[in-house]
Amino acid sequence: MDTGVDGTGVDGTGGNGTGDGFKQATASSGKTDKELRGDYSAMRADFTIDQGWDRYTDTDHALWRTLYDRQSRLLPRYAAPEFMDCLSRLDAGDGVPDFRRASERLEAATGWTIVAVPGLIPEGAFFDHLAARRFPVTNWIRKPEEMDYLEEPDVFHDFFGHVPLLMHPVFADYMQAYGKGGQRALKLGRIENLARLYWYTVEFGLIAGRDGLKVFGAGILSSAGETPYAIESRSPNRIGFELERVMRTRYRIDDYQQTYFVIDSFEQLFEATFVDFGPIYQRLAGLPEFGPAEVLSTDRVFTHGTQERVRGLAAE
Ligand code: HBI
Ligand code: FE
Repeated sequence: MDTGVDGTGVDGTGGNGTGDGFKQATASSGKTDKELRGDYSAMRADFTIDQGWDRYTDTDHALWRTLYDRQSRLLPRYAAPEFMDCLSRLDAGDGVPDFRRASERLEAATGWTIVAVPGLIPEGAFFDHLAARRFPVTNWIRKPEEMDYLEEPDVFHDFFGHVPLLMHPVFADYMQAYGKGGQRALKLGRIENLARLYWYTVEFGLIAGRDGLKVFGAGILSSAGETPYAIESRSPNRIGFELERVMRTRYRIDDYQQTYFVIDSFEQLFEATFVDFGPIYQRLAGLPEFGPAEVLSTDRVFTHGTQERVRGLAAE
């Protein structure tokens, strides 16, 4: 996942959420090439478990509060206002949230619920949950020494990053549509295209607001390093969202992104993706892919990045 060279992805960003290695392995066996750290022994057939909220220690809750407070301070400047509004309605700042309580609020708002999982689960199971408006959230939290660096998504990434926008009616519908699209893409063998859509929107998306570019992607918003970087750094490209462009763009899972895609609104995102992907996949099968840092003449460019971060890393 995410990881980053300098601790980038704190959050497990999405990293793994969609990391390639994980995907392949999990799709077949429910395991990764690396040993996953969650406890998969008590799982139900749909890969859910009990959250075990009573088992969190004081250290776990204290770490949650530290992460929550650190990210919350960054939000007014960098996050989409919709995200902040939804987050506050979850009232989840006191400690690792009890999924049952949070689910009640979420269900009242948009009909989504939260289910606990031991960590990454196979794509098919993941899509089935989303299609049924259930969001899988990892139950364990990182260790204090992993504040800024984590290879798999934990409860902070999954909950803080992903759950708030599920309170937003349009985004909530988008996530369900993504789940349904995932089931279809699996059948058609086009999961890579769909995974890129998830990556560049749900995990690393930016949105153009009245007040400039803001973040809504969970992989960014759960990372203290990538949050300011995604908005302020000269290094990455920032390019207007276009469905097929995004689906053709490879991404990196080992550092901050080299390109972010910018939507105009959640309505735009939903409308662009609530179409039959069948013909689109067919067309994409014959077209070249784009590298993670490429800028095309057809792009709507907000920032043509210097890519100095990558150049700097390469020079070392
Ligand atoms: N499992 N728990 C969990 N969380 C994810 O974000 C996740 C997953 N399994 C598969 C997956 N993501 C991705 O491969 C797809 O979204 C493409
Ligand atoms: Fe994620």
